[in-house]
Amino acid sequence: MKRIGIAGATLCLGLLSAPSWAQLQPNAPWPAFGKDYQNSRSTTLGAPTNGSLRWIYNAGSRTQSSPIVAADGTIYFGATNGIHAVYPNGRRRWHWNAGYSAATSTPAIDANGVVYALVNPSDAILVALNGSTGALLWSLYLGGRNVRSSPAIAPDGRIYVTNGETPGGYLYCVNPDGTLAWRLYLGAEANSTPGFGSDGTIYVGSERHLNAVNPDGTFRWRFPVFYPVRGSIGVTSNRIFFGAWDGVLRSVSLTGTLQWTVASNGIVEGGVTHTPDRVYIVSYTTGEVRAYNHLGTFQWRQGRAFRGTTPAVGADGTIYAMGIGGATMYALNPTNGLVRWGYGMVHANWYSSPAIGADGTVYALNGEGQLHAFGPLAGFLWAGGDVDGWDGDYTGTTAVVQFYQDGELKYEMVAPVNPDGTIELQNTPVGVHDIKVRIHNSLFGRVPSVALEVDQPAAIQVRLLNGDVNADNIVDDADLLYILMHYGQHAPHYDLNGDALIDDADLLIVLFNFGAIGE
Ligand SMILES: [Ca+2]
Ligand SMILES: [Ca+2]
Repeated sequence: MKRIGIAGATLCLGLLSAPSWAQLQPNAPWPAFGKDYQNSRSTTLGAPTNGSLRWIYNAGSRTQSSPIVAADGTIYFGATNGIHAVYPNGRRRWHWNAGYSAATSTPAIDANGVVYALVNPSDAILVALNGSTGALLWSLYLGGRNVRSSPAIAPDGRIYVTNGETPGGYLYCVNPDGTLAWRLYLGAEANSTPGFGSDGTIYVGSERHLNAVNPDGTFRWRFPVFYPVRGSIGVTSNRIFFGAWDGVLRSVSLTGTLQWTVASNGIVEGGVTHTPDRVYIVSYTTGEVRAYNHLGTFQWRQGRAFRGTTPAVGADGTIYAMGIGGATMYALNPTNGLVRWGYGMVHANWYSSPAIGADGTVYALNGEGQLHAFGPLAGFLWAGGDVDGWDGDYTGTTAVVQFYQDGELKYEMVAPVNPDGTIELQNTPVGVHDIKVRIHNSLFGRVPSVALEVDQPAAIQVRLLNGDVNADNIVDDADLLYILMHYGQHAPHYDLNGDALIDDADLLIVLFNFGAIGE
């Protein structure tokens, strides 16, 4: 009995003295390409977006990388001119450039705030940078050509990464101190971002297989596919989802047994995205995002020239994916796949995949290294309105508030007006907008370039011309007719001066503003 007790104590000490390696950064909204160990690329955080542009950060360099988001909100991505770190307000935090390209791979950040990234994709090197300062901590030569996969941090704190085409084709396991734990040859090409099981098993694609690898660097099993398996591997508690160059989406059990297949036509370059009840995959050849349930039952498809993008899913289920060869950000309705909004980012990035911040901001990179931040609907606007000719309070009236960017209507809100003519709006778009306000029967008034932010309520004041009873933004015969038809009546809806009665006062307002056009 005593011996067992001692053995137990020794084991306990052994566990305590094990190196405390850092896992994927906790509380980071999107700490790696796959977002989590399972490569779900779906989040439960943040508000929906409406396609309003919050800001653009320009790396001034071409890229096929995708952004990640750290716990403090910093966004990291790679470009031909190195690694960029961007504050949540769109300002540069640092830029690391040691003469290496980091254009084809997405970084990952661990619990110690260390950023791992693949540079020099045609003779690959794994680098570790201080996430706060961008200082180089170490680098490890991997070799290999055309490396497009991204480093993944495992639950054991080690970094797993594949190194592309021959002389690559290996899965590397790297300790957080930069020493090589082991490497395992997977085939002539290995360009897949690994996912992890809860027992630490590494699931990774290669030239002709989906591979299940033990943390000690031995194969657990190999599932033959006979076509390249690229992109990120999706893992759940009882399934592994992956696409391949034969265009087939497969579901395989954790022991390597095929569960189902569905054909998407053409080849699949990107990874899978999964939520508790959906799997999304993109067909490079047909340009479609395709949605299935976990049993492989087809739900919908949406074709917008999607290519190598791997979608991201927001807290409300909205699917974000890069279409038109990666030049346009699309938000798709999870129920039917219909486009909710699109935003042209001009320069194609076929492999660009969005990431989502803690507040719901969606980040996407175009091919010229311009990081775009969209939404979320989480701003606050206080508007003071004064309609000319209106006496008394505004109780019972409503305001229409429109948010424009580049002349394009991005969002419209309807709200009650407080007795004093003020309007308080929550969950507005964020970013710089031209705002148009209409109160009751006024014409629209415009306030240009209002900066709306989540944590900075904006205030505007508008003086509005009166008399547009039929809400077509011009005071003309039609409005005059409404007044005349309701003359002498109690008709608050058509009233212009606040006494609910249609009389000379209202007639005068229409005549005085006759011909006026709103902004
Ligand atoms: Ca009118
Ligand atoms: Ca009146």
